[in-house]
Amino acid sequence: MSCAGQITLDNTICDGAEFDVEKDVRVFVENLKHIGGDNRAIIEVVASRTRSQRLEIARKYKERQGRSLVEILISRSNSQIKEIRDLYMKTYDHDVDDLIRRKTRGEFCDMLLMLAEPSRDESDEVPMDLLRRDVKALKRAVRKGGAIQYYAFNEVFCKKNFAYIRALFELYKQNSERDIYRDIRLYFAGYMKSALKAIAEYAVSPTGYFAHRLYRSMKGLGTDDNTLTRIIVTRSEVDMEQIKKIFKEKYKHSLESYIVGDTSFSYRHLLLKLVSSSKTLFESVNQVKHDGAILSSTEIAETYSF
Ligand SMILES: [Ca+2]
Repeated sequence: MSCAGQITLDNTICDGAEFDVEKDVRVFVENLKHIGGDNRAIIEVVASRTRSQRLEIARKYKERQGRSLVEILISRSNSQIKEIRDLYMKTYDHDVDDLIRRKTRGEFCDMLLMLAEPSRDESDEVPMDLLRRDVKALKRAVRKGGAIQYYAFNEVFCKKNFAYIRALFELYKQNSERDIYRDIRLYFAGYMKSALKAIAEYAVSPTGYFAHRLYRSMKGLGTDDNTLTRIIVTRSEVDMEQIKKIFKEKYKHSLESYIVGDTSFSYRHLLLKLVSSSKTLFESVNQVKHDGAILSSTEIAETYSF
């Protein structure tokens, strides 16, 4: 086989038009999820992709796992995080922190370690003097760059309460051209940038954040079933009505219509029941629902079981 316009060492494989990175990532996610998954499907993907395509699949795969971990850690209370940590330790006989250190590096690793500590301020207090000091510190940090920048942002984004973070965004843009989103975009990259954006999005509107995550889990070819199921199960009795409302406003179609388009059979039926507003429907699926924290720990385990 020859590959027009491309020089490659293994010229039996070329960057074919049929390459769909999301689809390949799904093959990995699906088949690595359980022992006894279909290894042939994975081999098929690995063997029929070029080196650059394989690297892109690996990058996307890790990105997806990273996003899920950030979502879990920012949206759980300290007591839930503590529960996750204890359960993880009991199940796997090592610490969540060891796992984070093994699987991630650099600033992103430091950030996850901070997020995985059950120590976020859970009050609604917004002391103005502290706020002014932090805004100054962050603005100075982006000018200095390097370790100072990461430290300053982590201290705020991983530790402060969300009302405080919202107030900080407001103050940050007062008397200056810059808002914090612009500075995150300009001065951060990679996982760190997406994690900060996720925390910002969550702080401003948790329901908007989840609507966006649900949309991302279904848009385009295929479905990110882990994300879809996790969010629906954990939010169904918390704020699903608002999430549905925002979903419809932002994406012009109902969450239900997306679910119908992306899923089938009893899985579809269950998800639709969970997003429905009827109390009796909730009751009928109660036995299959997990406690939020327990589901999260399973998710963390699955997230990093590759
Ligand atoms: Ca889809």
